[in-house]
Amino acid sequence: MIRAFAAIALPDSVLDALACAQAELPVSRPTPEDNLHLTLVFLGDVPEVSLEEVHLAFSAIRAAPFELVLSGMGVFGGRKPRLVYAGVDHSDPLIHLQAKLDRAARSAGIEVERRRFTPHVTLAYLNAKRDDPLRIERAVAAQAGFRTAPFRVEGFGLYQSELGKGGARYRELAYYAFSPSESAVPKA
Ligand code: 2AM
Repeated sequence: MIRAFAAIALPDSVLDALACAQAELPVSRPTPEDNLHLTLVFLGDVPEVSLEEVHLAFSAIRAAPFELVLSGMGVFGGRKPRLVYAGVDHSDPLIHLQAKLDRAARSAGIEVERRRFTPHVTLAYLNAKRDDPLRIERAVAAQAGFRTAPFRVEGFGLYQSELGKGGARYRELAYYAFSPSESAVPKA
């Protein structure tokens, strides 16, 4: 079985901006810069043959490059804060892309969770023992105006997640480049 997910990798300028924002957060384990990404679909533990099917389905996805802006910061988990994230400005191309990946994964036989897609970049997973929710809430509120310059998304990747003692390690298994000739308007 391979634990896998599809995500958008972020350019260095955005990673730098995120690292600066992380430095202001009183969290015990910020996400290492190499691990920062925008998840499109979490596939879970997938048999290798199914991953081949997913790869074929992802390879058939057509989309045009588009621009994204990361903005805002928040905490998921409500009364039990679970993670701190950077938000993403609304983007129709991103929503359409995610829907295409979701469909592609299902067509390959993967049972994708039926959670609403909330685009975000995880800046830190929180530890109930070591992290103080109030301090974190204040630090997050202080960075509500966080905003990156627009950046171009030229494709997406399929990643393997290897869970280990030092945290997860992500490895790119495949990259799917968009085609500038694709219409940015989604086809019916
Ligand atoms: P998260 O950052 O919001 O936790 C690799 O684990 C990526 O898949 C992470 O970005 C993670 O999102 C996402 N993911 C979505 N659902 C997941 C789940 N049930 N278990 C682990 N990761 C999940």
